Amino acid sequence: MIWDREHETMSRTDLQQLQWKRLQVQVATVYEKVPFYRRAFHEKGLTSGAIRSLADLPELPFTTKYDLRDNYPLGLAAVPVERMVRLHASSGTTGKATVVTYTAHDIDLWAEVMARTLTAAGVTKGDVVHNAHGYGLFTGGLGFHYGAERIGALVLPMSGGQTKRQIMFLKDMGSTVLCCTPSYALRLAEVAEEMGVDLRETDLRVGTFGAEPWSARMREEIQAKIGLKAHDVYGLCEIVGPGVAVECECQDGLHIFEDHFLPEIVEPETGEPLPYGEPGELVLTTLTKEALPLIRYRTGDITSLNPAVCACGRTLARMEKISGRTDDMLIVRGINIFPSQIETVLLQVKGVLPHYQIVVDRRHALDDLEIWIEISDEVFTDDFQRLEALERDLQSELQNALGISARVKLVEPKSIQRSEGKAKRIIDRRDAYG
Ligand code: DLL
Repeated sequence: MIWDREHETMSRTDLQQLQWKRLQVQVATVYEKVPFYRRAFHEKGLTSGAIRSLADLPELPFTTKYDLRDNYPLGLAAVPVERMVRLHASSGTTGKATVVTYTAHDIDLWAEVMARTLTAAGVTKGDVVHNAHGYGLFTGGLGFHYGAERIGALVLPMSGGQTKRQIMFLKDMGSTVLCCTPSYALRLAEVAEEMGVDLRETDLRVGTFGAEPWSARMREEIQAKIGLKAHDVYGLCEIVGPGVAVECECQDGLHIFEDHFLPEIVEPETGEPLPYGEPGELVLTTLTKEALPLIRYRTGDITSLNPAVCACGRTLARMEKISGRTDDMLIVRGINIFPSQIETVLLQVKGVLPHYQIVVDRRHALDDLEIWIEISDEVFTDDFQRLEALERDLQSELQNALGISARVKLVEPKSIQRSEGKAKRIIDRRDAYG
């Protein structure tokens, strides 16, 4: 099934014409409305009309997470606050969030690409959609919600947590579609088993999972334990949220909605464009957004592109499953975490040293985050109660900063291995990129 046959099955020539038409408008808009872009264009000796075809795209400047941070919160917006109707956010590289806003047009566009996403996964009117993505600043909850409503499905806005209750609803409401992170899907399967519920015997038949990396092995496990077909959904809040790319029934790469999001793959170190098929960093340019149009946004995600027409009939290029990150961003229980956020917290606490290690593991199918933190000699010789209090304080400060709970383990001075090059802060024992 295809939601928007015209745009999802266009010939590449027609698609490129449409992309070029839209790109010119988007470039002219950012040049006129966003001082950051005007400066960035001028630094490269460009004005708004400087590119003459789609092939000139690599001449335009990149945009990064740092640019969003430096212009926090709304400095890159192309419309005044009066035209914005929604704000979402995800973790930034330091204590500050990455903030994104939407006009009514952007919300409509998002609902549309989410309708396409769900349709590609096999969801139709008449389906009962159990949406266990978090509702709130995270884009997962409302993104899937609007998409499912647009196709006329019945949506259960479950949000995350209260796992036993989720299982009762899955069973009793006759849910046919499950939307959540892949790790939460496994957690649901595990708790269901403990409750004596066999999810394979429910009406569930489709799963759309994303917001974090997951391996082919995890897909097999989810499909076998829950008894559904599991589709990968990719997106990031800076671009729109979920709804950038999705796996169709062929489960052979994720179709990118190229009429709205123009993809490129670049060499992460040099920024040089790479040809189809070569793995590198995914760079996205929005073509139709109003509030936060982004030019050549560096996603930090590693993948490759395949422009071949798919057996499903879609001509939209497919990206491989994400195979890694160019930076040290970690995704734990669907939440993005940067080691620099942890460092920012540690630097504010007396008696704690900026030597730490992050250990991520999977326990009972859920991501488990433990942070080992070195304390100073002076604190180390202190009494036990003070150490316990320090551990509690750190735990709550970290929870505030990261938006997720982490266990804190205080360790002796000089016990964390020092590195001679780049510090290896993360020990990740999950097989997410598999
Ligand atoms: O995670 C949007 C989303 C919600 C996607 C629900 C799918 C489902 P952010 O919080 O901004 O947005 O995080 C974006 O998460 O740059 C990737 O590193 C990672 N990511 C998202 N989807 C996938 C996926 C949402 N399917 C960041 N596979 C991105 C691997 C993913 N990584």
